Amino acid sequence: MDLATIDYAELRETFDREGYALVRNVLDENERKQVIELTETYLGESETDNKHSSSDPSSITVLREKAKTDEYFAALRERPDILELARAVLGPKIAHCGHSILKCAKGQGHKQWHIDDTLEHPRPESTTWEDVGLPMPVLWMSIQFAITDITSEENGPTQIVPRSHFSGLLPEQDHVKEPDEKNPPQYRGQGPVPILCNAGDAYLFNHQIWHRGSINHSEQTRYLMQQQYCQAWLNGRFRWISQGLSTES
Ligand SMILES: O=C(O)CCC(=O)C(=O)O
Repeated sequence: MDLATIDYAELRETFDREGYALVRNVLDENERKQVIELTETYLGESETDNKHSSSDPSSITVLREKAKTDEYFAALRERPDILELARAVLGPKIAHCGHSILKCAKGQGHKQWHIDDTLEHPRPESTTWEDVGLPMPVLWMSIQFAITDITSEENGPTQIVPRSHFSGLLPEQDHVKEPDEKNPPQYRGQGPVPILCNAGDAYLFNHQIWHRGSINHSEQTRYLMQQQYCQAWLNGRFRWISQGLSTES
């Protein structure tokens, strides 16, 4: 699917069925250059939030939530055609709920299998949501923008297990630091696939799908921008009134 000729019904259908969908040619060269320049400027100001232990050499660098304060990132999160992609999945009323830039130099990557946050729709192992024959509810989702080419396994692509958002389970080896590469998680006989894409492409994915980044073995630093969108009612419901409890970590 190319952004210029996209069929939103097809996008939705692919997303619902596979748990992800790739859209070509979303960001142009100038936009990508600007993203890298700004990222490096902010990282230079030491405002990084390194996601993993700094003693781990495969640790990646994550620049978080700059869309709240930076005009360029704020405008990008509201680019009308990008919002249309999010609406195709979430419905007409949406809000923004996350912005990060992931930077992986050679040897770095987020190799732990996981889903994001929590298992939203658990099911016993004997059955899956796919058997119900309905699309999974989607409360929020990520769009990941390739800022640099991720055209081969060498570049450290995101890996996902297609359709695993239907499983109602955590992946095998969930959050295992050094996963067994010979036995990756499988859903209904299907193992992981890499999302290979050109710089400027974007992929929407259901955060309940089993996924991970992989190690960047190439000389080219991988930059990936995440924009996350949710159904607007969640923002309305929790923005003003939610508070952590002292009893919960
Ligand atoms: O780095 C990637 O490709 C995946 C990132 C990821 O899994 C995450 O941020 O939850």
